[in-house]
Amino acid sequence: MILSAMTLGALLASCGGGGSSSPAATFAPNAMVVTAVPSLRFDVVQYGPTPAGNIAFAYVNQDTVRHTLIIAKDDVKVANFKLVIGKKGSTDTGSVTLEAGTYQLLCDVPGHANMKATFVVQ
Ligand SMILES: [Cu+2]
Repeated sequence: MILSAMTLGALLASCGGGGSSSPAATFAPNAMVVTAVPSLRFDVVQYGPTPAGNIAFAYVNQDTVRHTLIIAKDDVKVANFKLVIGKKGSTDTGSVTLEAGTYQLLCDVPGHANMKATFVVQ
């Protein structure tokens, strides 16, 4: 039952026909998907746990303004990682290598300090 549901999902994903209506089909299969939603929030307050190592991120904009995604640990930004999504429906992807720990996901656009989530790597 579960397997057939997954197969159906894969089939649906693979025949999306392109266009911006099905951006999920282009993400890495194990990508950590983070979504910016209206009123300056991420879609959930905690992401993960996910295994340590090279982690693929996909950042999706369901809001109408520009957002960024940066990662910090103990208030120190993780170097060489920043995703930017401009308008509604846009996406950005990237990957970063992280060791086990508890991180913060942030948006550094001025006025968006409310955009915070915890990201657990184990
Ligand atoms: Cu933002």
